Amino acid sequence: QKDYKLWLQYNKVEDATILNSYRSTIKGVHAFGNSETIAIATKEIEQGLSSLLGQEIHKINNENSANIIVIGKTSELSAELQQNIQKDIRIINNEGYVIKTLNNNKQVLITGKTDVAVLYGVFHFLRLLQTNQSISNLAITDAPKINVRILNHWDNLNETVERGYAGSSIWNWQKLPDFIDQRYIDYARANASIGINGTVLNNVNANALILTPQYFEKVTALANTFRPYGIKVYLTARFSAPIEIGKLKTADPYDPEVQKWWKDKTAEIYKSIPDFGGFLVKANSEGQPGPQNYGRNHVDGANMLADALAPFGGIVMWRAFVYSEHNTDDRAKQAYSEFVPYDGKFRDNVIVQVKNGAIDFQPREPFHPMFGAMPKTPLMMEFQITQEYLGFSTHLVFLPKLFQEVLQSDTYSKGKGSTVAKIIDGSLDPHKLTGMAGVANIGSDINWCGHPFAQANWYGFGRLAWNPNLDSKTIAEEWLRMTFSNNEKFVQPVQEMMIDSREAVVNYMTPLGLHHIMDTGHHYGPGPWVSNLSRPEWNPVYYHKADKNGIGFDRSSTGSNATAQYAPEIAKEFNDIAKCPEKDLLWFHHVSWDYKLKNGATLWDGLAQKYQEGVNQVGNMQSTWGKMKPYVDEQRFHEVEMLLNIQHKEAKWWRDACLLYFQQFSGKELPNGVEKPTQTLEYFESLKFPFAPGNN
Ligand code: BDP
Repeated sequence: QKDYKLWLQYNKVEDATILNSYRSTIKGVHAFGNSETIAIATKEIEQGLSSLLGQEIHKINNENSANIIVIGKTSELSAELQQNIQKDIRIINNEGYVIKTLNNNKQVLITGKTDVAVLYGVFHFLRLLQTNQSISNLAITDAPKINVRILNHWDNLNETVERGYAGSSIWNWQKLPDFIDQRYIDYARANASIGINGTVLNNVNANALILTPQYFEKVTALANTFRPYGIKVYLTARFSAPIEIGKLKTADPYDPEVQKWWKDKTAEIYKSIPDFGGFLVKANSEGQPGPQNYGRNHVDGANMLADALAPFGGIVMWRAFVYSEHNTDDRAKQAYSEFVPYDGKFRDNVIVQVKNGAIDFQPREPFHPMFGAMPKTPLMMEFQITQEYLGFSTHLVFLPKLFQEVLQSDTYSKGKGSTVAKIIDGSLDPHKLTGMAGVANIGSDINWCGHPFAQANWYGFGRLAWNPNLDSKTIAEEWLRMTFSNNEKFVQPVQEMMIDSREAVVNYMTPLGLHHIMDTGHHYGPGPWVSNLSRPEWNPVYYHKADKNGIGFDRSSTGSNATAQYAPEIAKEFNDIAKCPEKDLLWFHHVSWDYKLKNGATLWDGLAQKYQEGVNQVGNMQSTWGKMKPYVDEQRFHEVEMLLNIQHKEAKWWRDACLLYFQQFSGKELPNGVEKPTQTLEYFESLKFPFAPGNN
């Protein structure tokens, strides 16, 4: 089935001119080295090329033959070949590669310092053909800008996936370690093709059982499967594990027995997984245990684990997603308040993992104020690839557009140009340890991600983790060409559709800076009216604060003063209602219904128009897709068509439910051009979703 193959379709090149030029450039492949990784790279390039060129491409034994692709780790190449790339190789890191046309005998050399670098180079080379680019006179050097490029699976040990919308977990714990599902291999290959080099197998809401020997042998089997693809395995560490599975009385990080328990446990892991990556920890957040249970702090907890991992080269990814029921301060401020004072206090092998925004993976959030505020601590980005707050896998939303917006935001932490990208890639405040995590949208569905277009979000995450400065338009184009077709009549309109899809979802769900108004628990569909949950900051009314005077959360200096957590240049802008970008208006200000927006409309009218615009945008997506039938296989065409119909229906649902609800406060009529709701507010409030995948 086509959609199982993701972006690695390797369709035969359709354009005859391009096909002929490829065919005359490539007659065979010669590989130096005999590691498992080189065998994988060789098979990939042979099969990929054979399929793209529509003719068998074989191994050639003579490395001096003309018109061949030569692959291999630099140290294993012939002396002559090594000479050709000496300079290029010197400037790249261990995962970087060189792809170079050697003109004397028209060979293309793909090499790097490690075997995995060669594999990455092979995928890059294949991508050139998949996207119909020229392969003559190649002189490419490329290397990842971020070290830890990692997926976070929120997979539970019972095979459910927290916030997973593409079936169940792909890890079959029952059949492991002896049964290695082909999926694991295909998963590793897909990740390697976009440079992902790490995976956390289990949920941040952790189960200590994963740290017991019976699971270790299963985890080891996965680690062995992924290793040749350059992927390290990591696990989440439940802070109370020493009590739960270690029979200790406490998990206090100051307790010598607890410290010893973690040291022994870690050593035990490394005995069977010598390249184990380390631990991801959610502590003292949403009920998870942590050092604060013992009067200690995040530094105490993280450093204890870091000390256990350090002798083996492992790292701790300590999450900063914290907000407490005992803290009455604005939820958006709490992570910053709690973590920034610890700047510089963490061990070298700790990296603090920060969500892109200060609340929680919303369709739009201003960048998290922690970025730029902890120069002495490496911070890693956490994006959510799975669409918890963006319509699950039923809505087409191209997330790299969202990711790019965050990465290119200017924190001004060291003056103009201090983008979030530069903070996380360690170029602004030099850090050896850098990382980007993506909460995976992968499940057991045949098409991996639920929605054929959700695969683009996995793809795009990998590409941005490799190079956080890539343009989302380029990513969309690459993905479309590789996944569907190189036909310009397809690529251009669908690329535009993908790029627009992000703003569409913002418009029909949470325009002008609204946030967290999704329904209770599952977060599917609108629930701006929800006010009955036990913790105030779990209720949508906490976030939109609609009343007769207006709508929005005052985070300016007259309100929670969250704006003060940003650098002065940014704070000044966010703080001033006239200067605040309109896309973030209601995030930072409580704004009167009559407030005049930049286009002259009142806030009420503007808000209603945005909701309508979102619906219209989905309508445009439907009509764009409707014209794509000639370029797409029937199955995927039809699937996307059905999903867009659902999305359109639900965009209207969002519009109607939210506008009817907010109208109670504004007391104003809907402006012209905004369609009248077909149902009452009571109807929308009565909807229940027992079938929505919840938080398992
Ligand atoms: C929230 C999710 C919850 C996660 C939490 C987290 O609703 O399921 O456990 O994030 O990131 O958005 O820890």
